[in-house]
Amino acid sequence: NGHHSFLIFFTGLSGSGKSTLANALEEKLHKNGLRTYVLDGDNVRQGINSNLSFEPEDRSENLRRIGEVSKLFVDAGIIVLAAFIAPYKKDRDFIKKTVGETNYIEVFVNTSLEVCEQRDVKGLYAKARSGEIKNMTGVSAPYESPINPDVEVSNENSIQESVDIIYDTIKNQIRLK
Ligand code: GGZ
Repeated sequence: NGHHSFLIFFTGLSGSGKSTLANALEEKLHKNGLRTYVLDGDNVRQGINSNLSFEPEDRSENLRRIGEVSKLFVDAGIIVLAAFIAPYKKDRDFIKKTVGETNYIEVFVNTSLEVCEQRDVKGLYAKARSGEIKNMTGVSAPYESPINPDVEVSNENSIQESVDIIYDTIKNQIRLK
């Protein structure tokens, strides 16, 4: 009783809610008996990608490795939920190519910069405004919004609403083997 495996890729600004949504969706998938794994900054940038900065080339390398790791998980039959800013369209497209177009679902967590900056959970936006950190996405580095994401959610939706919206989009992908 396996299931089809694929990558659900959450893209959006720092503080947009990507990891929160990935974890909440994972819980719902678990309840339905699906095997999943969440990749995010906490387990990837601290580990295999600890040598990478936030310069554009390093972000690309970060995302290239994330694509390759996701492909391995997908090959192993696991649904991957990846939550990364991924500010450049070319890097997102590269991941899509790596895992295969039909195995890639893009979720745009479209929380405005204003709201993310108000939250400023880690104080990074304040540091970016004061010049203490450079290359902060949305402040001193670009974010290329997805033009055609498979799903889009925002802070107007509650977490549960967003989870349900995303689940509705992916449920057709989850075919029992
Ligand atoms: C953006 C930064 C930066 C800069 C540190 N710009 O909200 P967080 O803290 O927990 O998540 C952000 C995380 C972004 O890493 P990603 O691997 O997702 O980025 S990318 O896909 O662009 O490679 C943020 C923290 O790292 N962080 N400095 N300058 N976010």
